[in-house]
Amino acid sequence: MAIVIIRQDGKIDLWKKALQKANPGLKIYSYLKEHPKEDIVMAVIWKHPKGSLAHYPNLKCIASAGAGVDYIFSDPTIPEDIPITRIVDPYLASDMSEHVLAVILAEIKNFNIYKVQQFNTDWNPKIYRRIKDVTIGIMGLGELGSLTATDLKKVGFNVQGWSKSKKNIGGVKTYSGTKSLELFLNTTHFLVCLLPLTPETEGVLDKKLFAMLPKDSYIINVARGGHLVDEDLLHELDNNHLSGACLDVYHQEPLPKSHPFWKHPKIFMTPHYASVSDTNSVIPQIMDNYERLITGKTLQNQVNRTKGY
Ligand code: NDP
Ligand code: OXD
Repeated sequence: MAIVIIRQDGKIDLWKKALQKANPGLKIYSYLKEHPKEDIVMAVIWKHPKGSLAHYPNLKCIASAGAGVDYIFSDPTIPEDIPITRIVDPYLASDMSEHVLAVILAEIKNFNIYKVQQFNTDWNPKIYRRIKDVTIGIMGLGELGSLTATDLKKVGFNVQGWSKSKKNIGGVKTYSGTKSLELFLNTTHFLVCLLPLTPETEGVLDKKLFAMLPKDSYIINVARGGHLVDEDLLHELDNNHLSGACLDVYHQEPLPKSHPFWKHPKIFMTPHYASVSDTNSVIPQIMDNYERLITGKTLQNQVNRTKGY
């Protein structure tokens, strides 16, 4: 019995070393090197090449090395009836919460404007906003969204959240279902997308949704590029309905150099690095699931294949 690591971002050796350290006796292979395919029972993957999981006749579990699993469902060749697991990790959640806080603080205190002014030797004070006067709306109140909501509330923001099923998060006003979306958006100043990418949520950040937000609201997309309709965002920024956007994720990554987001004055970009699986923190849950797999126990952090997240 063995594990194969499949990823294309140059981090196979890092993951192999970390997995091996956790279980020195275990056989762990890189998919890029010759390996006995019939021995593989678990594939630890991140944005694998489509079709690569079809080579393992005895595969019993697909373990995503990240929280999002949309890339797995976009591969029509994945084995149909084996469990898929994902990462649920306190650092993945707190790193995301810290990223979102940093973006909002920089925006309400005008740091991005001042950076540009500094380059232009321009001394031009701007009115700033106070935390207590700002309402943050978080779409998706799962592992990352609920911690982000709780943390922003602790800092003093007004926080509201929207999800599929109703949530109860201390001090946070919660909405659920499509009918309540407009009510949620009407009072949101900063909209944070932390939804999984599924057929239901694809393209959710579109002109119809933007029209429900108050004028001058700000978009933070840290979930997936597929949630956003790029042209609709550009249109609403250019006609001054939205004041700006901070994007960490894109339809294509890295974003092609010709894409208008790069040079847009109202868009702040980060390179899909808001929150990253820390091997030291997440390897124990992958190893625990490996032990569960080979001893026939129920796996942790399983993805619901019907829901797609
Ligand atoms: P979870 O699966 O824990 O939470 C998803 C939330 O979205 C749940 O509250 C769920 O509602 C809600 N949701 C799902 N579908 C709908 C819908 N159709 N309408 C309304 N609400 C919906 O995900 P995580 O919090 O772990 O992660 C969220 C996403 O963040 C990931 O899928 C990934 O794409 C992204 N991510 C980005 C990173 C980055 O660095 N930029 C890093 C890590 C993750 P309910 O609870 O009712 O099911
Ligand atoms: C994830 C990510 O889903 O890094 O974990 O985007």
